[in-house]
Amino acid sequence: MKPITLYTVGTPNGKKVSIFLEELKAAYPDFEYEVYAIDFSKNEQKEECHALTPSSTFLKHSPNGRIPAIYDPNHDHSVFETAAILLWLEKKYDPEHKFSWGSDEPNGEKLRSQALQWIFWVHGGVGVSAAAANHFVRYAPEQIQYGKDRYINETKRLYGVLEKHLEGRDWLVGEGKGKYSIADCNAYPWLHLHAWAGVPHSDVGPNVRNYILRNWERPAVRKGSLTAASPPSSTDCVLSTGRFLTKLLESDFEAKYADEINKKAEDAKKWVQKGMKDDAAKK
Ligand SMILES: N[C@@H](CCC(=O)N[C@@H](CS)C(=O)NCC(=O)O)C(=O)O
Repeated sequence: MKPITLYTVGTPNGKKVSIFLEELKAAYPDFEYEVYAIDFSKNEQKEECHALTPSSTFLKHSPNGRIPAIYDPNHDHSVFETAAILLWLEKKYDPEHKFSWGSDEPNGEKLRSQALQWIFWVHGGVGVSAAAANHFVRYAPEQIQYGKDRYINETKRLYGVLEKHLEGRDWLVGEGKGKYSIADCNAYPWLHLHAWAGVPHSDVGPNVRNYILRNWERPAVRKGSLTAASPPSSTDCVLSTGRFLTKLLESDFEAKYADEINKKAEDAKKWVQKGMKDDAAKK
């Protein structure tokens, strides 16, 4: 098989896909992918980019102008939107259902439906809410209490739903304690960053905390989390280094790393604000 091309940055959405690609690589030795790290500081996600697929543009792979996106040369097919990417990869490259459930397995269809429910719940809920909390807590040009309260509280509410669901379970879906699946690849990267979204460790229950650590212990999760941490991406501001990911798990993160947090937030604020202005100017 030819390698899948991943266009990405080390953000939570980017990591959902790079983690699954690493899991597939670990499970199926013939599976390969290559990475083109998009540079947010140059707004590459909104422009044409020719690096790995010279005849095409980034917007052809991702008409929404957001990362991540993949190009699958084995089927001459591009996919954008994280959940859609995970489902494509699972359908084409996980024939043994190591990360999902086949309809011929006992309860296979119900378990697959449960995986889809948790995937859509994160895609339309946790991701949206935590990203908005990140924005108001770290990237907004001014501190707006209403915006912070609205999205931090909603993120906490969603964490509460997960806390109950994870009682007695290791993974989101599956019989007994569950089986690691695409539902977990899709959920974990947002959860690891709760402290960045203004949800302190004291507000995260033990089931969610242990779930984060359980994911973080998987070698493919660690590898996939660092996929876009190296050049050409200059967007280290998006928390993609291993050391910073470890710091985020410390209970006194906010107080202990205040200077580093402010620096990262200031760096990210630049491209976030520039991107918003450019988008507004286009309309
Ligand atoms: N719903 C999309 C969200 C994608 C998204 O918002 N990506 C962000 C990074 S996490 C992005 O590309 N931001 C660049 C920008 O806003 O210009 C998905 O799940 O793929």
